Amino acid sequence: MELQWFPGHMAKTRRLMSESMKIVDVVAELVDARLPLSSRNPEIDKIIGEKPRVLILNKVDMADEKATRKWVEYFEKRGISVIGVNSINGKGLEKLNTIAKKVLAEKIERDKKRGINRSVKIMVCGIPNVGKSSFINKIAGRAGTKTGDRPGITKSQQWIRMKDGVELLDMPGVLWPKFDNEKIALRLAFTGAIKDEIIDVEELACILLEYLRDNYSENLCERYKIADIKDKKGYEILEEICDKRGFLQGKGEYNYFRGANMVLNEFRECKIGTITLELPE
Ligand SMILES: Nc1nc2c(ncn2[C@@H]2O[C@H](COP(=O)(O)OP(=O)(O)OP(=O)(O)O)[C@@H](O)[C@H]2O)c(=O)[nH]1
Ligand SMILES: [Mg+2]
Repeated sequence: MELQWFPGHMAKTRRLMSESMKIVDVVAELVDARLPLSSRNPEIDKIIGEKPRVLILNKVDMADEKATRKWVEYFEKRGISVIGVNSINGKGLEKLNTIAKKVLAEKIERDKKRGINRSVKIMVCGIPNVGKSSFINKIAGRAGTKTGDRPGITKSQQWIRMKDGVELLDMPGVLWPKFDNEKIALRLAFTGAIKDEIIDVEELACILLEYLRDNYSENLCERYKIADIKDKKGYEILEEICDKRGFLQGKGEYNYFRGANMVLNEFRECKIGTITLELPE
């Protein structure tokens, strides 16, 4: 499967990030809790450099709880400050303060010595649709920046000021110019981080169905009232689903397109369950 997309504003955003990096104190790097490695922009380390950072596993409500615990452990073991959050209801955000103080200890100490009281500037970055703007709005307690259920909502950088001297910088989502690994591209596509218009949704749905068959077969069978899928290929499972839902066309032909779109949508709405797409090694 070839994935092509036009990065458009993304190159510009990378430049903006590098420039703004000079003035921010800490970076909140958002990744999707369902795919914490695949949703990490490999270019980000170079851009962030030595700047203090906190890794935010967002959308924990959509991920497999057990898997999220493993991921938190995985990053902590590597000395990375990490928290899991739900940016819609704010769950997990209470830990942000403590963790920010920890990574900012040096700056706070320095400012104290100099007797200055500057605001803390936080850059929020991550791939498209990961929930950066939602995260900021939840922390700020108001809808200061636009959100939406498709990638590419935030088009330019925007500062959101909070009462207590914290300033949050919202950035447009950035992917990287080339996916070296097809698995990574697919996982990103499952979650909707890449626009569906550039993807063959039928192929995508079939690959997702095979992942679910192998890792979450109970959820899949329960949702679509199907059974004995162990030896079935993705498209065969899709056919069964089309059958159950009455997605047919012409003379008893399956409407694969309709079935595929439904499976992808239901996955993204967590109707099949809370599912994690990759586990730590
Ligand atoms: N279930 C759930 N949905 C979330 C969470 N955070 C964000 N969302 C949803 O994810 C979608 C994308 O959210 P945004 O905040 O617009 O994402 P963004 O990273 O700013 O996206 P771009 O600006 O396009 O790069 C929206 O539909 C949000 O409602 C979360 O923690 N849980
Ligand atoms: Mg945004």
